[in-house]
Amino acid sequence: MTQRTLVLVKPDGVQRGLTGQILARIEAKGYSLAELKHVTATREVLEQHYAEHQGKPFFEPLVEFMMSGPVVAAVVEGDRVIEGFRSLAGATEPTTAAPGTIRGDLGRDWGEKVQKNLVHGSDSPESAEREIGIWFG
Ligand code: D4T
Repeated sequence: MTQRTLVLVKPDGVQRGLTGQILARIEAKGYSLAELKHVTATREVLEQHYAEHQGKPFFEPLVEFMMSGPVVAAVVEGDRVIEGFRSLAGATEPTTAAPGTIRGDLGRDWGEKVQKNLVHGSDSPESAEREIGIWFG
């Protein structure tokens, strides 16, 4: 069965007008967009989505940042897409993410309490199904 992952273009990506470029990279790699929506996340959704980070120093800045503007949420499909999208996205820190990746090419550090790193991608099949349920019901 084809694998699915949840991708978010975070508020920094949407606000900077990078949604099209980011989705184009996903499509150029050969993956398909099975679902797509533009939405402003609620605290409730973000507390579920980032449950593993509750209590960490960056949790509250992360939730505030993720509510600061609309995101584009997508269900992306393809064989080994979870691994493939994380490779396309690059490392968490945009300053050191490899050139050629979304974060490495389009992101930078802004000296804030939270990393504004443009995209999210699920990290395992279990996370993907859980996160798709949170964002798409
Ligand atoms: P996401 O989950 O958004 O795809 O990012 P990563 O998988 O690369 O990173 P993560 O889950 O460890 O972190 C979630 C989110 O929190 C921000 N963050 C993370 C931060 O601002 N400071 C930090 O020290 C860490 C670890 C960035 C992504």
